Amino acid sequence: MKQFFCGNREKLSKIIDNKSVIILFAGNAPTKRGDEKYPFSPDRNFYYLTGLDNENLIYLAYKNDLEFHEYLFIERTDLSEQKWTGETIGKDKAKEKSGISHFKYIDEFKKTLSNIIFSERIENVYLDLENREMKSYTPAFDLAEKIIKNYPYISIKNCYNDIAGLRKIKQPFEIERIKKAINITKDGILLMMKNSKAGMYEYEIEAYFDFAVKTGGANDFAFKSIAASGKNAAILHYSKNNRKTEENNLILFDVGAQFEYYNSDITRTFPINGKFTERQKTIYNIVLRGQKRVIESIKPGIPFSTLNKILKEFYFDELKKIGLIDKNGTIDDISKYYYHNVSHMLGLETHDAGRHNEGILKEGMIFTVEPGLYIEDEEIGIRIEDNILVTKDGCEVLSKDIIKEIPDIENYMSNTSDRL
Ligand SMILES: [Mn+2]
Repeated sequence: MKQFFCGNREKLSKIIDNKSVIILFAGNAPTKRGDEKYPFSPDRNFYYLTGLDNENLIYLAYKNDLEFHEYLFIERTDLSEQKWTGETIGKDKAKEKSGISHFKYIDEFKKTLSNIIFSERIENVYLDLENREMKSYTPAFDLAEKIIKNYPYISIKNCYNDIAGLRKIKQPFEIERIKKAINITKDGILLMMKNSKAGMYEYEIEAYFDFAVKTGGANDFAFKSIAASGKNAAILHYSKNNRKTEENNLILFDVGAQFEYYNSDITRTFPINGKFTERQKTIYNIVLRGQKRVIESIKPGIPFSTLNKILKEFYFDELKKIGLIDKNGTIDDISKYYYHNVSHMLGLETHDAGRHNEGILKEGMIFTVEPGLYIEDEEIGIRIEDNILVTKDGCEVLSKDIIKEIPDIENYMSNTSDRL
């Protein structure tokens, strides 16, 4: 296990410039209210490089000529605090998990950093300065400010894109974990199919997924589950999940389990009572055939952006055939029924690091293929989402065991004898 994380740090050590320090923070759980905190989840770049998932740790490494030195800053043991919150990670355990062998305490961080900057004649400091909203509230931004003030000759460099570049290509260690997450998700989806009945609330069916996630050994959900019946399925991030389902409704579940911080992200849409209407079948099969067409085209070397183009061209033809868009219309007319993108990267984050739909496909990438069609006036919202691994000469559908053909779904749902 440790080899994976050591290997990632070795790759990083080759990317950064000479006479540089790199610093990454594990982060802290944000306060909810009073003395209550949100559950802690480690910063994903920190985890990718260290394999550690404890709060309040700092990784610091410096590169000078051929040498690369690493330190991990940990908390001091506070016996009275441990009675409340449990043990903090000690040196032995941290070394065993991460392979890092030099340790210092958090309260020694500032002094250690200034010593290294001075004695190693450091010229660059790399920090993870990911920033999507013009809000610079992370410890990395605080530190960047302090360094600029105290060492104006040092350049601050953003290592976010360097690490994202590494994270884009999945290694066997990661593929294994994503497969486990998918398997748990599969069990949850099948359980929901099996137990759904018209008249149940969306959240009641969702509870079967929650059950599978907890009993399947996942450590968390990849994201808040979407359980959207009828019209709600046209709202892409609907998550109230509190509508009462009705006979002949379709229900869309966009769900995912997380296993050892690796995520799955699967969508299935099925009729609440186990039988598709003719109209639902027509629309469902357009989405399914569109998805297959996109998947067939996946192989290394293809520009990412072609995936969405292939789908849109397919939809344009098909929606004209069934009269949803005008024969003399343009391809933009489909945006009334399809208004998101077909793919995003998947990994330690559900919408994983690295810009989506940019560049070309490479072996080892894992992403979603999730076409949808949403016809609000007809209460039809359908999305089918699978998780795909790009292989040497094509791709592997990692979620291929989660049924999606109409006969398979109807068959599976018709046998209700083994309901929970
Ligand atoms: Mn998705």
